[in-house]
Amino acid sequence: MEKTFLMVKPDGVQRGLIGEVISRFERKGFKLAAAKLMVISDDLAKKHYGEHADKPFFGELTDFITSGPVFAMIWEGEDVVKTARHMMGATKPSEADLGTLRGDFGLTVGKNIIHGSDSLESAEREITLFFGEDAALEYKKSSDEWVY
Ligand code: RTP
Ligand code: MG
Repeated sequence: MEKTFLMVKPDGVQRGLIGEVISRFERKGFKLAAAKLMVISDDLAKKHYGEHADKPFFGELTDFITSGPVFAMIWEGEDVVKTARHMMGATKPSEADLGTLRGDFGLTVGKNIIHGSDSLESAEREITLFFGEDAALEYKKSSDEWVY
């Protein structure tokens, strides 16, 4: 089954939104496969956001993502990569639809609550970067048969 990497950013953790994020993905029907509260090192931040290394906001971005605990997760389910991005909303909260996490809880592009992998390739790369190999737990949920 498809997997994605999601992370409640330091602003989301400080604002008490871990439960809200988990709740939305659980209620949607996705399955939590791994989770941990952690502080991202400077090295990991630079690897994770490597595609933005040339952007003017790169320093601000890595400073912010390392500024406090984040809640890193692996979620599993049909089309979870794309659907999770819809549930997060647009990068800029001012452009994110209401009903999405960024639309409902964010105000600025820098502090936009949540990260989610933007493709299957990114998901594989980010899961390995944050959790290593084989961290995702395989288990059966009784609700599975009512989701699929
Ligand atoms: P993320 O990687 O964090 O899930 O966000 P995303 O895919 O929606 O957006 P992306 O283009 O990958 O940008 C990564 C993060 O960089 C910050 N950003 N700041 N100041 C700016 O113009 C600017 N643009 C992007 C955002 O916090 C964004 O989430
Ligand atoms: Mg991105």
